[in-house]
Amino acid sequence: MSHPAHITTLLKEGRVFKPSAAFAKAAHVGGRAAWDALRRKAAKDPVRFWEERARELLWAKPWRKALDWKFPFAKWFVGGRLNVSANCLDRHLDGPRANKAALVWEGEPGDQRTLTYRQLHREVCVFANALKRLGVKAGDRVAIYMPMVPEAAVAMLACARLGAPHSVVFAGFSAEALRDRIQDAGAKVVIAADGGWRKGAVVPLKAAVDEAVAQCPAVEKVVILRRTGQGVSMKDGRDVWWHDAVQGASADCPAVGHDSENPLFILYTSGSTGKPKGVLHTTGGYLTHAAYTARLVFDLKETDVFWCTADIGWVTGHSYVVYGPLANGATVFMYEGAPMTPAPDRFWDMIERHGVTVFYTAPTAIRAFVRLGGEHPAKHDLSSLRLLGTVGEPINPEAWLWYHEAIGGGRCPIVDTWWQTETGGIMISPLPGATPTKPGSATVPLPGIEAAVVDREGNPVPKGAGGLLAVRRPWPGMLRSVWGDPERYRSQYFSQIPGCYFTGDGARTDKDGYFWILGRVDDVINVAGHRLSTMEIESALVGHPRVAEAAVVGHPDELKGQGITAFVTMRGGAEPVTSEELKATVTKAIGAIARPDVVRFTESLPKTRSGKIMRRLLRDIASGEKPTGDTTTLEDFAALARLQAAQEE
Ligand code: 7RM
Repeated sequence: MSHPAHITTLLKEGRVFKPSAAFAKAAHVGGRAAWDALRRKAAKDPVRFWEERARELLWAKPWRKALDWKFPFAKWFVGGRLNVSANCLDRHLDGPRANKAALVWEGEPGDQRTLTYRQLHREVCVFANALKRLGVKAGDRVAIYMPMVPEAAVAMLACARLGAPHSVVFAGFSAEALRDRIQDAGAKVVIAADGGWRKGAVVPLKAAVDEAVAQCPAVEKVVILRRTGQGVSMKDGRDVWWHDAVQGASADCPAVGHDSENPLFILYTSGSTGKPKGVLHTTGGYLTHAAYTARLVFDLKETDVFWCTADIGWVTGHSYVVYGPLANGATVFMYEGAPMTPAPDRFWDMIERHGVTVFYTAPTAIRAFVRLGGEHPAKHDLSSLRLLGTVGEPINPEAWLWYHEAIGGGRCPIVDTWWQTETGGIMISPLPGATPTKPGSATVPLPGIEAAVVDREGNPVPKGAGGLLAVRRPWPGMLRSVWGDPERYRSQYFSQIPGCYFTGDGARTDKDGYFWILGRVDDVINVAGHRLSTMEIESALVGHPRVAEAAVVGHPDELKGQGITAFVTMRGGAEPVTSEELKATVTKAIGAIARPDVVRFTESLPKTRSGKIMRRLLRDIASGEKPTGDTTTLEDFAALARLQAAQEE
């Protein structure tokens, strides 16, 4: 696969927001001088900088060597031993944190639970002992297929305690997807629930487990949490209820140190081929990166209530619901269900009731809230919030500004965090007390991270020009391999730009060195020799006051090579607009070169379950073809069907 490195970028966004003096004063990194000092230190000796971060953790045995880098394979903190669960739990039991809330949880039906650090520690120890009794040992893989309930975090931490790598499979995935992931990882135990609550209904999980495990002969035991209470069938000798498994299990489970390079988890991402790609993360480096970024990017303080809305089935849930915040002794808020159930103000109601101070969500969610209108957040007192974050996609400036005003009351900094499943933790982001932000930019790489916009030879492209987003040095949270397929690891990430990790994303830097992510390079369109970023055109469309969301793709055009098709959804209750008006909006914001040839109005856009627009499918539709390829990660089949039907009319 080769990508022309040059991407024409046209969109200009000039607004700058500085952190308030009050925010800066109280922040971990407050103001320019502190930020510069940190950056200088990291640039001077990055490996030493990361060693200092690693020393903030609890080690059972110190490392011999900080980094062993045999391109493209890295080992961090070689020879060191630590226990991730002890870092997230035991470490906080000596002082006043012991009785502080670690998890504050709300189920979709409205049930609530709070677990202090002491209580969470106890539950993890008991469950780890239960897993031991079921035969789980260090190195054994365990699949987790659970709704967003406290036991999901307990299961992950119990696996970490034993040194048994977990593979969390998002509970919205089908039996087939679960089967493929269990098989690929060679999991011998599956932890699941009878079901979970979503949009007022029970999502059955046990039935999917039965269907999947029937084709997984390596699975010895299945542990089932009773969450919803609906009838399920239990297979004798294989299946055991969670509450039975923990009967009589001791609360004493010593946290032995595991090798720094022991696998901590495998997390599957959809690759371009049908075969799931198991991204492998290990112990010491991953936790160092997750803990450091959680602390500095979210400015975590003893008094914070941190809510990251991601499901634990995604990397964001691993790093910023579980490992990063708990390693910092923070209070995590966790919610089981859908954002609009029972009413469109569910999120804002929970922020008010639980006093959430730091809120981290995805642009796709923000755009959905924009569409519903500002009256829902306006009904609630959101004054507990002090910091907002986004992740998952480029956020268009209009949605950024709405988030800033309607949710943040104009007073909360926004951290736009760029990172990937593969990077383990945040890579490019503002530090909220120091970095001036520009709506739509993730700003600059964090201290210790050497990201750059380069051409195919790995040379930096000039400021203002678009290119490929690469990372030029190893970092502790980086993936170590693709599970069972080191060759795929090498070819996927390290063969396209000499000496660099290639992210798959396009980006440009502006005159201040700020990074603007242009989306996946596969999504770039080529109009009459100009490579245009779909994201910039989408951003211009969403700048129109009546547009909620836009997805732009190329379609074949005899004259120009590719033409531009824009799919748009309208804000709730908005007056209709004409295609001509929207085309003119793009011409005005970017220029005639980016003017869409076709505008198609639709009720919704096809998205992955983590909210990313599936442009691949829209490309097929725009080209007048039947959508092909893998659709197992699609959130809403109906959206795709409606678009296809419209095409056939
Ligand atoms: C954390 C996560 C990774 C891809 C990545 C980008 C896109 C993520 C941002 C973003 C622009 C951001 N992991 N992406 N964050 N694009 N600005 N702040 O999302 O593996 O599921 O996806 O998501 O394309 O390569 S992921």
